[in-house]
Order: sequence, then structure tokens, then C-alpha cells
Amino acid sequence: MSTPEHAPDQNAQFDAIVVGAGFAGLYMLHRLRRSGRTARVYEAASDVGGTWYWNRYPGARCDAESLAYSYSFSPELEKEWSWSERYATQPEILKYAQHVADRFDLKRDIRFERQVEAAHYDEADRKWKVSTDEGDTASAPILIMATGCLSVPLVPDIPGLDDFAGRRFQASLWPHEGVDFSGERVGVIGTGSSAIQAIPQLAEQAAHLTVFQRTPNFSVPAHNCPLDPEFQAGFKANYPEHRRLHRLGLGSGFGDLQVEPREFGPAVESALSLSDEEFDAVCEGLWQKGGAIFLTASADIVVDERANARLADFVHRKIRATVRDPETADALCPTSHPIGTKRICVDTDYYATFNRDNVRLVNLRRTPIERIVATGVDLSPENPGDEGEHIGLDSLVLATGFDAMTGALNRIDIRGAGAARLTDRWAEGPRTYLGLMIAGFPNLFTITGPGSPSVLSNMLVSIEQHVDMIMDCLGEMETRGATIVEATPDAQEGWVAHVNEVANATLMPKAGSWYMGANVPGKPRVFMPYGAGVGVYREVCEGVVEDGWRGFSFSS
Ligand code: FAD
Ligand code: N01
Repeated sequence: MSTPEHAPDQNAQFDAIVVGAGFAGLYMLHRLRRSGRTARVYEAASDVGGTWYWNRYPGARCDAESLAYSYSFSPELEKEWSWSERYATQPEILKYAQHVADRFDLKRDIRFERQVEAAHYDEADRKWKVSTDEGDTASAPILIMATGCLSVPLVPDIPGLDDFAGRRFQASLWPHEGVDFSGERVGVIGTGSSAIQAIPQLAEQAAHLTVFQRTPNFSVPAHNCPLDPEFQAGFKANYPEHRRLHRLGLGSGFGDLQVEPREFGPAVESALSLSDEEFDAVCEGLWQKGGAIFLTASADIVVDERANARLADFVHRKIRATVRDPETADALCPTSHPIGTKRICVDTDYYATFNRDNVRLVNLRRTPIERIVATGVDLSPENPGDEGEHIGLDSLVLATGFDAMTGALNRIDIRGAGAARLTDRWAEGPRTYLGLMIAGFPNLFTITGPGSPSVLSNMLVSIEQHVDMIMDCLGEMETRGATIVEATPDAQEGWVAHVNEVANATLMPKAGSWYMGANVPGKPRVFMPYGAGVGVYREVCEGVVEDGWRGFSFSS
């Protein structure tokens, strides 16, 4: 790590400390400052942007439409910033984050290249004491975790990985200077959203690309396109109404470029109420519009296995119609989880890429990786007695995902009242009230924490809601003359039970997804986000506030 620009803070005092300078940390800092509070943000990266700072792999872009995946808190910002495409690229989103930081003069309160290692609540002092890997020590009555849901990359535990003598890259820790794969034999491990965005671009560049797939994912076309300035101006003229719909979660809040507001929500209540031809027509319409709204084909997709199977079958037929080699097409068809129970991928030319002569899919279910060696990957034989295959590689790309939702929090030594460790409290899975506070951890807030819609939503919508609610809560503390706010254990237990109940009423727990913690060895299998949608969640939060902050205890 390079030398940080600023000397470490020594026993510095602030009204609030924020960890993370992605979209959550930036907006939090802006609101804190605007309220006259002093704040310090610590960020491990050397710049703002979070996800969009770290994930620079080829093809990285958002899958929520940019006009929706952007801040709504400042009409001036909305007006002055223009997006060039329906789904902006990573460089453009990063530029936007940098623009926001500059426009609101946020960087002066951010300390970069500082990894927060510990946060301990001092009950006598009623302050959180925070320390970083660069030796910063600081304290504040309020601590806000803006550490991200997908900010801890996972390195797979594959035998021999470190023996590989070629170049190795992690999609989520991509070199800033970019990588030239021209003339190379490249391998990609993983077929989640990151890989599905990267593969078509890697295939264009590399001499040969091998895709190592353990589990296929469902992917729908993005139908990305440039944004016509006139169209954008018209959209912005009606921004307040669009934003209102995004906040209600209609169309999942993912965007509405291709959808008339009246079309928001599921196309039909039940896929089973339609004939095959009728349902196919609904699916085809959504497929042509592009994006995650494909999952809104019918309301029962996430709750009824037969309805779900019909939507999955439609995608299988699309894959088979696109991919010429039947064995490859077959391997690309997901069958081990219902559609929508893992994050749907949104792609540009993903399936068609497998028709290229220089691309090969290796189905790891048939021939698992035996080990990685200096010159490439050794596969296990398909049949006992056969020779295993060696695949020679110059470069290896790991697109193997994240320790999602709890990973960044659990990596910090967080201790609350009575020096209780967060990792102990969460040993059997995260427990929060509204995904916002944790009983026994006074004045500690988590932005888009587990137990909130977070990763099931357009995250910008959820981030803004949480930041606004935290600010309201701080205001309530002032009004009541309170120095401490805390979630009550009863409210937390009730919320955890409700989150589980909502998840269990759906097909979501049927998948071995990262939503369930299933991608991390030893992680408790608990469905972590709140699945009732951002509209319902917002209503719940408003009800909590109207009831005098039900479930929160204020004391002085
Ligand atoms: P992050 O952007 O993850 O920022 C958290 C920051 O905290 C990071 O910079 C990290 O370095 C820092 N941090 C963490 N721990 C520490 C510590 N201990 N000390 C110091 N700093 C720390 N969501 C959508 O809604 N739509 C999309 O289209 C979309 N696309 C995505 C594409 C990719 C490739 C990925 C990985 C995620 C995507 N997401 C998307 C989810 C995305 O993470 C959120 O949309 C959003 O950017 C999260 O912002 P954040 O500030 O909460 O977290
Ligand atoms: O990670 P993933 P991701 N051997 O966990 C495979 C957001 N995002 O970075 O399923 C072989 O989805 C693993 O296989 P399996 C979005 O929320 C959004 O792609 O465990 N393979 C899987 O295929 C997304 O959901 C965008 O069998 C191994 C892959 O690695 C989230 O981030 C773009 C393996 C990991 O897929 C995470 O996406 C990018 C092993 N040992 C990310 N270990 C947008 O488009 C893991 N795998 C907006």
C-alpha cells in the first residue's frame, strides 16, 4: 500500500465516523456535514467509488439503468450530469462518484488507504473508538458502516492456485492500468455476473478463452444502447415522478426506460393462468426490452415452482436457439436453482460468445479442476481410468465472487456494549433490526445492512433511504436529548423472524446463492436480505418512525 497523503489521525474526535467511501459513504458524509456535524470517513481504496473503484474488469457496468442508478438527493446534480448509455460503464460510474465527491467537496474529510481494523464501544465515554491499519485512532459517539455488501473478494480454495506461473487477476481487484490479453490463452473461473460481463470482451481480445463453469447462471440480454440527449432531457424533466416509482420499487427500482409506468409490476399475476403461447409472448416482450425486469413476467415466479419452471424453460430455449453446439448449450442451461433465486445476470452477447472458434466452455461438473499447475489447469478425468486433460494458460481470471453482506463487517473487530463481539453475535448468521442497527451495539448504524432489501434492490435507492433514516434518527436523538440510540433485542428478534418468514414463503432459500452465504465455506446458511421489496420496506420504516421509533430505545 502506498503512503497515505495525510498523517494518521491521533485521538481525533468527531461527531460521527463513517467507514467506506462508496456511494453510501459519500452521501452519508454529505448529509452529516450539511447538518453541521463533523465527520471522518476512512476508506481502504485510494479514491472514492467503492464497487466502481475496485471492479475494473473488461465489460464492467451497472445492470440497473443509469438514469435510475444515480443519486436523487440533488436536483442540480441530476441536471448537470448526463449518462452516455442505458447502462453506464464502470469508468463512467467511477467518474460520476468522483464528480459527486468534488462537487460537494467531500474528499477533505475522507482519509484514503486506511483499512479500519477495529471499532470498540467505550461505555464510560459513550464513544466508538476506531483504529486503522495506518495507525489512525479516532472516536465519535456515532459510527456508520458504509462498508458495502459486495466489497470483500473471494479467492477460491483451488489446489495449486499459487503455483500458477502465468498472470493471475481477480475481477474485483483489477489493475488500474488495464490488461492486454492479445495473443494469449486466457482462462476464466466463474460464471456469475462479473464473468458474464467480462467473457464476451475477453473473447474479443484473447487468442483463446477457456471458461471454467461449475454452475451455470441465468442471464438476460441488456439491450444496452446510447442514450439520446433529447430522450434523456425528457426523462429528466419528469425525474421526480420516475424517482418516486423507483422508491416504491416498481420494476424493482432498476429503471424504466423501456417500461411505461403503467406497465410496472408483474405482467400477470400467475404464469399458470396463461397458455404456453400466451406466456411465451409475455416473456418475449420482456426479453426484447432487456434487463432485470424479465423477472416481472408474473407475480408467482418467486413463489411457485411450476410458474418458475416455465420462465426458466423460456430462457433454456433462448440459450439453445443461440448456442450452436448442443453439448455447450446444454451445459449453459441452469437447472440446479429456480430462476431469480440467484442474482439474475444481464449481458451483452454472452451466450453467442460460445459460438466463437476461440472460446471453449469446460463443464466442471463433468471434469472438475484437479489442480492448478504452473502452466495451466489440470482437469480430473471424466471417466475413471481416462487421462485427465491439461489446459495450458498464459493468464487466469478469477471471477469468483464475494463474501457478501456480512464479509466487510465481520472483518472488522467490532465490539459493542460489554465488549461483545459482532462476530460472536452473528455466529449463526446476521441479526439486525431493519438491517440498520444491531441490539447491543449502541449508536452503530449499517447502511444497507443484512435484513434490509439492499442487494435485492437498486442499491442507490436503498442507500439514500438508509442515509436519510439515519439522519432522521440523529435528529430524533437531539430532540429527545438522547446520547444513545439502540435497537431493542425484542424488536430485533421480531424483525429477524419476519425476514426469515418472508424468505421462506419464496423459492429464494432453494438456491445455494451468496444471498444465503452458500458461496463461503463455513458461512451460516441464512437468507440475508429482506425480500418483500423496497416499497414494502419503506412503508415499514415509515410506520416505525410514526410509532415514535418503535423498536429503538433512546437514552441519555
Ligand atoms: P461499496 O461500493 O462496496 O463501498 C464500500 C467501501 O467501503 C469500499 O470502497 C471499501 O473499500 C470500503 N471498506 C470496506 N471495509 C472497509 C474497512 N474496514 N476500512 C476501510 N474501508 C472499507 N447494484 C445495483 O443496484 N445496480 C447495479 O447495477 C450494480 N452493479 C454492480 C456491479 C458490480 C461489479 C458489483 C460488484 C456490484 C454491483 N452492484 C450494483 C452493487 C454495488 O455494490 C452497489 O450498487 C453500490 O455501489 C454499493 O455502494 P456502497 O457504498 O454501499 O458499497
Ligand atoms: O460473483 P458470483 P460475481 N471453482 O458469486 C464460481 C454483483 N455484480 O462477482 O456458482 C469453480 O455471482 C461460482 O460457481 P458456483 C451482482 O449482485 C453485478 O460474478 O459457486 N468456480 C460462480 O460461478 C452479483 O450477483 C454486476 O458453482 C467457482 C462464480 O465463481 C454479485 O456482484 C456485475 C469457485 C462467482 O459468481 C457477485 O457477482 C458483477 C471454484 N472454487 C457483479 N468458486 C452487474 O452486472 C467460485 N466459483 C451489475
